[in-house]
Amino acid sequence: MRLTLWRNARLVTLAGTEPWSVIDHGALLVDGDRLQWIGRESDLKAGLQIDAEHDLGGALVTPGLIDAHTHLVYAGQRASEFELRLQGASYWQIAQSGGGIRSTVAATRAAGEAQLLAAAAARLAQLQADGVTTVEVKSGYGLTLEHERRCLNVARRLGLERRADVRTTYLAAHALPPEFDGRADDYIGAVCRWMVQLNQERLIDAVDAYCEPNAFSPVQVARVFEQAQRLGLPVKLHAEQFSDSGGAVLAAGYRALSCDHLEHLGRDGVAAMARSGSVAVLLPAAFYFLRESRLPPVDALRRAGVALAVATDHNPGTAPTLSLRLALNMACTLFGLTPEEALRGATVHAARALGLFDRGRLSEGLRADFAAWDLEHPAELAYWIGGSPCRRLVCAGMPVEQ
Ligand code: DI6
Ligand code: FE
Repeated sequence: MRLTLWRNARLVTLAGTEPWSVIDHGALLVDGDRLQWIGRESDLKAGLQIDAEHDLGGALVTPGLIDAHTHLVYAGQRASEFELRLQGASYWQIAQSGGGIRSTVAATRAAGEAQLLAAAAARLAQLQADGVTTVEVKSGYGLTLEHERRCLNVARRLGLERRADVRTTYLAAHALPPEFDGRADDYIGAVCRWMVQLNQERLIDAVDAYCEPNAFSPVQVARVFEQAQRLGLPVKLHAEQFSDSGGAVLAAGYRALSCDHLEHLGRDGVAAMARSGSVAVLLPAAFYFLRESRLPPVDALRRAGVALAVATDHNPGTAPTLSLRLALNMACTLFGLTPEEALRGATVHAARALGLFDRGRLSEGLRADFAAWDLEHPAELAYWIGGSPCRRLVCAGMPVEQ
């Protein structure tokens, strides 16, 4: 047992269901990678053998933030598409003329593993500078067995390289690669075969797909989910971003951990998600960057009791941001979440969206993942646009270099 005391904190535990509150003069006692005790410093048991002590200087301390939806591993950038869209071209028009996901696939296939790792590690460092301790990373810019493996390997190595907990998601059903043009069903067959192999290699924590008229149909997604179910892998889905394709209803039938985007989600989708306990992962940065206008049905989701999470969706095409705090701000200004809902959406509900119950709150026995902020009130996490208020970050009990 090695006990570390972090004292002089103002704690926002998010532990219960009561409205958030701040515990002044708080402390966290960490045993290895777990929180052994948390509370007021004056209530700390006397006579403990403490091995190391840190003064947090009165900083606000929250659970480490969790980014539950990113596409962090890729090469290149797509600023020229941004310019085309500003001139009036649509996201799908650009994709059909050779840009879009396929252009990032070409750049990613051409990059070596070391180059992909260096680029993704630099991105992860930026997420960490903004308080992230757990990040989900999707494949989906490789689209061959070899290149999907490389991207998932990079994701696995990232966590070790940068002291973060990385959860990998297999998203080979992201776009149809050019070598399968006109043969989408054959491609789905390949996606299912590769899943077996990559799962054996322990590279997959969850399975995702892109369900849209211009990507994959519900019938094709169902084949991917059937295979995931056979392998015992949880699923999630990019659903209802540009149209109501019935993706959420389908995913709920497979007890999806989450359905993500959801701007066009209908009533049946809301009801299905409530029944299955799937989390709604809202991605306001993509909504903003694509200048969309249709809002996700936040009120209906709330009324149905669906948990709301907020993530960056970091990717080079539709969400080139590496600040989860910016996504929290946008979740409030664009989607009408309260700052408290937004913060719960990047902590406790984000953990659920990844099937994790050992983090996202500050409670005894959970992982010692926390962020110390130079802020007075937790609402400021959704309030400031930019800046760098994160003072210290601790992941699994260990300080993260920032
Ligand atoms: N997530 C995705 O996978 C796509 N949109 C989104 O929100 C597209 C990513 C891309 O254009 O590269
Ligand atoms: Fe995405």
